[in-house]
Amino acid sequence: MNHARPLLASSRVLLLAAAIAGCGGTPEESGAPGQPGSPKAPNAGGKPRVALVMKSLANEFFATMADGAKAHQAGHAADYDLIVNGIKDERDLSRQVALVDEMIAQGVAAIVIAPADSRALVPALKRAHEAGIVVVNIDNKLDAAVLADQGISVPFVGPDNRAGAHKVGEYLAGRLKTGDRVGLLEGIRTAFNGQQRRQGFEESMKVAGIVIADSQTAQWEMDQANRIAAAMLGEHPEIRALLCCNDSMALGALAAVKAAGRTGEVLIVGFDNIAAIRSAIKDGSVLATADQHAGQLAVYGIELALDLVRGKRPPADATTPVDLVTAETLGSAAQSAKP
Ligand code: ALL
Repeated sequence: MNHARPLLASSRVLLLAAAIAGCGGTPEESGAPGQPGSPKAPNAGGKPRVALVMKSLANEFFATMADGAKAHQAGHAADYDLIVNGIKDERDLSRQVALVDEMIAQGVAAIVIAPADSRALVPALKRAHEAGIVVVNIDNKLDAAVLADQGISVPFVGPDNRAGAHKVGEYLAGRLKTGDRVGLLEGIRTAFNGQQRRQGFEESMKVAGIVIADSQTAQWEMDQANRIAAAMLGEHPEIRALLCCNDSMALGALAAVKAAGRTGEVLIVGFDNIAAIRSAIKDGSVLATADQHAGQLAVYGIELALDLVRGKRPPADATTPVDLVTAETLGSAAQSAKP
C-alpha cells in the first residue's frame, strides 16, 4: 500500500513522488546494512527508501529522468520506495544542499544525486555518508580532489561528456570549413560535466581548424543563452555556429538566431536530446545534439544504490552511453537539407 504524504515542507521544493509504503523501521533500528562504519542503518526492517535529488525540474532533461525513475520504482514496488525531488533554479546550490540535509533527516537508505555543483555539494554528502546513507553520484561527477580532501568516496554513474561533445562537434565540423569562426555557450563553470563538454567541443573544433571566437557561460539556462547568443551574433557577425553545452541553451540560441533573421546560416548544436530540440533537428533549425539517455540515467544510479544498501561492495565508476542525434538518426527529411 502506498500512502503518499508530503515529506518536505518547503514550497520551493517540487516533490514529484513521495511513496513511502511499508517503512517499518526507524533509522536507529538495525537490520539493513549501512555503509562501513556507519552509526546507523536507515530503513531497517522495511523497504529501503531511495531519494533521487536532481537539479532544475524546469529542465525537461530532469523531468525525463524523474519519469524513468518513477517507472522503474513502479516495476519494483516490492523492493523499494522512491522520493523524487529537485530544485527550481539551476544555480540554487544552497537549496540542493538543504534537500540533501532534509533527506538525511528523513533517514532514507540511499541518496542518488545529480549535483548542481561538483564541489559545493560534497560536505552535505559527507554528512549523509556519516549518517550511514548510501550515496551514489549520477550525471555530473563530483570533484575527485574535494572528495579525497573530505575523505569519502562516492561511486559515479554517468556518461563521458567530453566524448559526447566531441561527437557533436565533429559532426558540426563536417558542415563547416577550416578557418570558420564559432561561438560557445557553456554550462555552470564549476560543474564537471559542463567543463568536459566544453573541452570536447574545443578539441573537435581544433582538429578541424575552426576558431572559437567567443566562449561564455549561460549557466545552463535558456533565457541567459538567448541574451548572450544575441550579443555574440551582434559582436561577431562572422560566427557560423553556436555550440551549446545543453539543449536548454540551444533553444535560447535558436531564438536569438531566428530574431537576427539568420536561421540556417548560423548552425546550432546542443546536448541532451530533449523533445523541443528533436523537433528543431527534424525541421532543420538545429543540426545535432547528444542523447545521454536521461530516462535511464537515474535508473542505473538507483540500481547501484540498491545493491549497496543490500551490502554489495561499491564498484568502479560506470560509464553510461551517449549518442549523436541528427536528422539522419531521427530519420527526418531535414537530413538532405544543406544548411
Ligand atoms: C546537466 C545535465 C544536462 C542538463 C544540465 C542542466 O548535469 O547533464 O545536460 O541540461 O545539467 O542542469
